[in-house]
Amino acid sequence: MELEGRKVLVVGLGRTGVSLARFLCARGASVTVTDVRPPSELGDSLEGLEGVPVTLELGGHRVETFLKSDLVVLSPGVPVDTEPVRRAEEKGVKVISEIELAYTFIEAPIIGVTGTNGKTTTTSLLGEVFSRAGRKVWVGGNIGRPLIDLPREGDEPEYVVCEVSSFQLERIRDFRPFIGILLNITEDHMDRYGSLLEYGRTKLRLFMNQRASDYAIINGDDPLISSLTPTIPSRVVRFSSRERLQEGAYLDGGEVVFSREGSCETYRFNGIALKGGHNLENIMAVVATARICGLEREGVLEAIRGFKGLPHRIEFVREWEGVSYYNDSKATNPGAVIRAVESMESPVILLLGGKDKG
Ligand code: UMA
Repeated sequence: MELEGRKVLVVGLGRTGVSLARFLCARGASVTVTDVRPPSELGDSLEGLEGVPVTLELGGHRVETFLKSDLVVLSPGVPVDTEPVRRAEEKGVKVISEIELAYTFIEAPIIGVTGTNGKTTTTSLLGEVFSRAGRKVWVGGNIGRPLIDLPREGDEPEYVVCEVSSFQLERIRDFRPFIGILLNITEDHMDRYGSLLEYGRTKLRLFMNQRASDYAIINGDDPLISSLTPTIPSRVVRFSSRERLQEGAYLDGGEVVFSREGSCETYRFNGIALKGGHNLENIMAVVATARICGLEREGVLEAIRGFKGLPHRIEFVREWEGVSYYNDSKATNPGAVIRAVESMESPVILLLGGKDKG
């Protein structure tokens, strides 16, 4: 994509906006950055733009600026149904997500990980498994490192593992992971989507540009995902906690079995740090991905066994007077809380709070 001299509008000045602005300016674009928040609330982000030649429009969005841009790039947190975005699209201005822009500058094969819960754990675990196997891997996306940082930093990995949110998928056009992983779909972000079906369809966009030679690794036990599977154009590989699959990953008495082209291999994960049935689902997706990419079974097993888990996700804090304390503050939707409570063996006292997302 030619950016030299083009008028590009970056919407949202969070982590993504800063990275986008830096990348676009380095490529010679004429960049305007807009945010609904005033400068007084954008301290860190403004610091991140020091020395970068951008025009700032803060404290609100101006429709005229959207209309006179050659390209509008949205941060994930910016909804697409707002007036400036709608007007720009009506006028024929190209409006894309940040991951779409990044994609056009990335050559390495992308493994895209989405789902309501488990994305970050699965993404991190894949990073470990590929690194242990000696593969040069770049890990980023919704996990907190915008995908645009990859072309911005000029790195050339063998594989890219990208955590992808539904927000990021809303304005993709060509973004195509050669392996797309869909872990689960339960209610979340109902303040942005009209229904669970609409949210689910947005997640399915992960597969929309895939070719017949690509892979979709999906949760075979999730009824909504199963109902949407016929629209997937690539090779579908399922994982299941309930059903022995001819092809795919499944659980057999607590062991993970990966079955492919008539041969079966078993993985035993007793006593690992990643607890709970939901983590076994994440692990099944990782095993399937790693084996499809040709990584050795032993290395995959060791990397998963050695994985310590992530902060704020059923993170053991300490035991005191016979009570074990866990921090699970990353459980930001009902599905995540339910899976965490289910994974506990003792009676649970739940300290719960949060934001109503509908
Ligand atoms: N803003 C506008 N106009 C709007 C709406 C928002 O200007 O109409 C502005 C806000 O005032 C704010 C900026 O946009 O200043 C924030 O943009 P952002 O919300 O996209 O935040 P970033 O810092 O760029 O972080 C985003 C992701 N945030 C969201 O999806 C909400 C991060 O995911 C991600 O790590 C980061 O890009 C790098 O890719 C966070 C998240 O909560 C962790 N994701 C959700 C989830 O996992 O459930 C989807």
